[in-house]
Amino acid sequence: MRMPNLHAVIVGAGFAGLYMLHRLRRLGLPARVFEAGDGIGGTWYWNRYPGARCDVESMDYSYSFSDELQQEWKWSERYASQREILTYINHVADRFDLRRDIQVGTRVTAATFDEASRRWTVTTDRGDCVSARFCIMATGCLSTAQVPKFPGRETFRGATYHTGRWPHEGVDFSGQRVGVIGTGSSAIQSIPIIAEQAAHLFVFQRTPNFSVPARNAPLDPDFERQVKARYADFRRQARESRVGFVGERSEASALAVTREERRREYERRWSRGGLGFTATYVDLLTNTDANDTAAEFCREKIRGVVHNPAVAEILLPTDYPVGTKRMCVDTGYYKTFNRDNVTLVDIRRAPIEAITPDGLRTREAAYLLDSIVFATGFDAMTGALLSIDIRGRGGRTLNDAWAEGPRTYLGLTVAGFPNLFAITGPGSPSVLSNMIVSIEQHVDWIADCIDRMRAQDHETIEATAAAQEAWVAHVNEIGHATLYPRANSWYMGANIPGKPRVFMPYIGGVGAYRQICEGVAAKGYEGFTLTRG
Ligand code: FAD
Ligand code: N01
Repeated sequence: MRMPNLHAVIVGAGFAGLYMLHRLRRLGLPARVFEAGDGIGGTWYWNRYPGARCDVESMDYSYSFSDELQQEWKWSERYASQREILTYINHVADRFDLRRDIQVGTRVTAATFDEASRRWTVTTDRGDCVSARFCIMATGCLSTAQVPKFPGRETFRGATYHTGRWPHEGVDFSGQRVGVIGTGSSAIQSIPIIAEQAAHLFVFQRTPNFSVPARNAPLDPDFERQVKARYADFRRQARESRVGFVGERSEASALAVTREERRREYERRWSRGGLGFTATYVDLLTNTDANDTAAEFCREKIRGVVHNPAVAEILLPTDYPVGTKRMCVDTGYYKTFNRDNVTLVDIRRAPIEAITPDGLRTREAAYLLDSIVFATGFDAMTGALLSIDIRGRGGRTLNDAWAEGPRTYLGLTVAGFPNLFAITGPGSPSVLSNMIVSIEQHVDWIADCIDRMRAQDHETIEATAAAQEAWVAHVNEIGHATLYPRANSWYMGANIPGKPRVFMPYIGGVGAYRQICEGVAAKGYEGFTLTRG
């Protein structure tokens, strides 16, 4: 099937793709969205595992582009569940009549820039082949589920699941012996619920994680009223903040206060719950001694909850600074290990050797299982982009351009790939922020750029190699001034065997980054080459 020429193709129908479509519509530009899933929603379409929930508060984790929408929508809890967010996204699609330009169940397989026509040709696994001036990747940072290649995986006779590809009809683990592999955010949310259902749950942990209590609750109506009364200002502050929401930040060093004072402060934050814990002191993510004080506080909490000291010991993270792997937020995670039907298996000490027909085998023991849940995460930030055959100027592939790790200008564009944009690409704050704020900022920047190009009769925009090199150096420099590179995290590509180790997100803060992007545009797209037809 061939389709008419488009101004833009958008790949992905999560928060980013939907808003991009809406902005281009308002500019009167024809665009089409391709989405691999059979429905819209991205992350919130795919991740339906038990307990899946946001850990940025509902009043923050939502679109700000329509005041009517944000005033009328009512969130029910402090942190929205996957189901509620998916309902919200579907409401947005209907409210703004987006569906007629979205083709679901269609995976984009290739995108090729044609230098003669200065257009992208985009092809899909359903036989579509479209031509567009712009190709906009809204493919998500955490959308490529990864299942490790354990030997014997295909021999397992029971059921297997990945948290990021959960069956829509749900899973009933009653009476089963279940194994969960992984102890990241997805595992930490689902383990307490699976443990309540299963006859026995085995948790296979390679690296213990730091997790703070969520303290989820029904949304406080007074808080909702207060926010809605000044939503514009609330959103402005979020946009100018470091992480895309306004939390209580301290400018004090953890080392400048007494031990007692520090304890009180950590305790206060812990009781409140949520991600604000790592903002307790200004130097927690830059100074090892400061970080140790927070890490030790978390370890004490784990020891205090888990009854069996040997189990508690295995759950204590000790070999990376707190906050340098994505902080987890949980409801009853550690106390789940006090249940008689839960066994923690340390696969760092005794790694998984193979999946077997009736379970799995570590170096020390065999485990009989009816189901295995892979809570093993994603090929983050670059996985979705690199699984598309993207070819820029001279036929060069993105895989080739990024062989040593992703290189972008502003996390938005890549030298050699004119008119290709990535929303929340590597080199932008993306995963270190409230993603909705970062998504809206990128979409607005891209839409304004396309609009200005049209007004000024420009056909292509392309990052210069020099601007890209300078940006990559800047991203690296400030990343390495923090403790983040000390962890084997997915931020570093460390969860994927063979992936280059590069600290991928931009840590300069959402507000500062926005100013940089606006400055670039104000200077006539500094660092870019623009050409006329
Ligand atoms: P996605 O929602 O990932 O959407 C991308 C879409 O692109 C997907 O539907 C995918 O199928 C599609 N796609 C990819 N490749 C192709 C292709 N080749 N062809 C066609 N379609 C393609 N962020 C926060 O800020 N706060 C949170 O609390 C939070 N919680 C999270 C919880 C989970 C379980 C996960 C996995 C992520 C969470 N995130 C959170 C990050 C979350 O991904 C973002 O907040 C946001 O939903 C990303 O939206 P997106 O549109 O950029 O990408
Ligand atoms: O994935 P992860 P996730 N053998 O990569 C283990 C967002 N999110 O889906 O740490 C054995 O964090 C791996 O072990 P190790 C959030 O941004 C948010 O949980 O590599 N184990 C780890 O324990 C989050 O960070 C929420 O040693 C293997 C786990 O699998 C991101 O999504 C909820 C292994 C993977 O953890 C990803 O989270 C959910 C192997 N070969 C997700 N390979 C909120 O709460 C991997 N592991 C908002």
